Amino acid sequence: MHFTVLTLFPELFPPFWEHGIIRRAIDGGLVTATADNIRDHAAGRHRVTDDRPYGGGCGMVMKPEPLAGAIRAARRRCPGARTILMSPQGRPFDQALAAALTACDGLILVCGRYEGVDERVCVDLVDEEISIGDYVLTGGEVAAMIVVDAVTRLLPGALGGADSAAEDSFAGQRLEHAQYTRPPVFEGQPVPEVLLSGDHAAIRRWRQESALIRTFLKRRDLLWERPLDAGEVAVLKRWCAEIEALIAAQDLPGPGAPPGGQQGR
Ligand code: 9D3
Repeated sequence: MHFTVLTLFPELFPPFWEHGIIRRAIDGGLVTATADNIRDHAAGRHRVTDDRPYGGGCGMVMKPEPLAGAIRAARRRCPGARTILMSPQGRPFDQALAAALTACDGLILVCGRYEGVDERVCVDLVDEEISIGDYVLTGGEVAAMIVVDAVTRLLPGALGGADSAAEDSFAGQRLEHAQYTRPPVFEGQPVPEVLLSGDHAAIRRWRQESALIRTFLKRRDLLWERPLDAGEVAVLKRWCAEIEALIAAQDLPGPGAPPGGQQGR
C-alpha cells in the first residue's frame, strides 16, 4: 500500500509514521508513506495556496491550481491510487470503509485547510470524500493520520500473526471484554477469579459474557446492528431471569435470596 498525503503541513507526518506498527510496516516493505507539500505546486514568488471566496464571506478557500498540480504529480507516481479528500462533507469513516480501502494499490489523501477546497478540484480529481466524524477540525491532517493508521493495521502481516485483525471486536459489532494483567489485586480491586483458574472453557464463556454486557451498557446501538448468536441469547436470558427474580423478591416479606447465589461481576 502506497500512502501519499498532500498537505500544507508535511512536517506533521514523519513523527507519526516513524513509530510503532506503521514504522514496522514501512520497514517490512508492506507500506510506503510520503507527505508532499501542496505549496510546492503553487505559482509565483509567494507560492500562495488560498484566496478569497467568490460571493464574499469570511475565511479563505484553497486555490484549485496547486491542489490539482499536487494530485496529478502524486497520481503520476502511483497511477493505481485512489484519491480521497479529507472533508467534513465526506462519507463517515468506519471499520468497514477501512477494510474496503485495504484493496487499493495506493491512497492519495488530500488535506484541506482554511474554510474548504474549490469545488472544481473535488469534482474533477477526487474519487471520494471521507469525514472522520461530526466534529470540526482545523484541517484534514489528523483525519488523514487516522485513515493511514486504521488501514495499515488491517494489511495482511502488519500486526504479525498473533493478533489477527479479523478478531477485532468492532468487526463483530461488539466491544472488547474487560482486560486484566498483574498484579492480582490492584488498589483493593481483585482480578475476576475465573481468569486465574486455568479453566479455558470457563474463561472463554466469561469473556463472551463480559463483551456482551459491556456492549449492552456502553454501546447498546451495536447490539441492534447484527443478530445475537445462540450463546449471547443464553447470556441475556440468564441476566433477564436474574433481574426478574430480583424484582419478584421485592414483593415478598423480607429480603429475597438470589437464585444462583451471589455472583459478583
Ligand atoms: C464553517 C463551516 N465549516 C464546516 C464544518 C468549515 C470547515 C471547518 C473545518 C471546513 C473545513 C474544516 C477542516 N476540517 C477538515 O478538513 C476535516 C474534517 C473535520 O473537520 N471533521 C471531521 N472529519 C474531517 S476530514 C477533514
